[in-house]
Amino acid sequence: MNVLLTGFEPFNNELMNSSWETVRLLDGLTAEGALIHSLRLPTVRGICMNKLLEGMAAYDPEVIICAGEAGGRNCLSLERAAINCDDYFSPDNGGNQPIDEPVMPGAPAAYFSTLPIRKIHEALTTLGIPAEISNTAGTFVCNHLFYSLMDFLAHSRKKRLGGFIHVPYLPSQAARLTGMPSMSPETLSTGLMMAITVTVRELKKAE
Ligand code: PCA
Repeated sequence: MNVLLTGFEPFNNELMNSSWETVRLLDGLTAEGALIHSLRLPTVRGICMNKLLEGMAAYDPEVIICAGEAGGRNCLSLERAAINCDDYFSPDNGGNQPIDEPVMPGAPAAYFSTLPIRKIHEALTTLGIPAEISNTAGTFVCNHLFYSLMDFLAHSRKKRLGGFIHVPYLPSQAARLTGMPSMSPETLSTGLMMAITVTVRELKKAE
């Protein structure tokens, strides 16, 4: 079984993106026998999904977990829903700044994550890693990718589980910003590893 785990390149003039710095630590590891493939995505509307689709074609993953940086959040945010809305507070790395546009015209208003977010939340809490179930992934590139992924999976014949997890800044990023919360890459990667493990277990149970 293959797992595709993605993170984003830096955006908004930042030097690094905590999601990629975390995700890259897990590349090549296994969870419950499933092999993890880490992929770095451009923080650009549309192009990020094309790159994700390339990764899916290459690895044919049963589990797809996309991660993104949410500066200011203080724990792992297990996103519940993606909405069909692109409304960017600043341009993405391709210079796009849609306002009140759909991600996909004519498609449903929203999709729910198919990751077992409640079970992941319980497992993280037991492990001592701060986490929450979040009801908004925003309306920027992370939500765009999350929505595009869930729409793709909704039309996919193969059973695959997918969703999105936001991560806080790393301490090295927060150190340059006053009062911002952060989590270490070790804690974040342990948390993502647990999210993968719980998801693979769920998938195996259903088989
Ligand atoms: N975070 C942004 C986009 C890329 C990233 O890592 C977001 O939350 O939309």
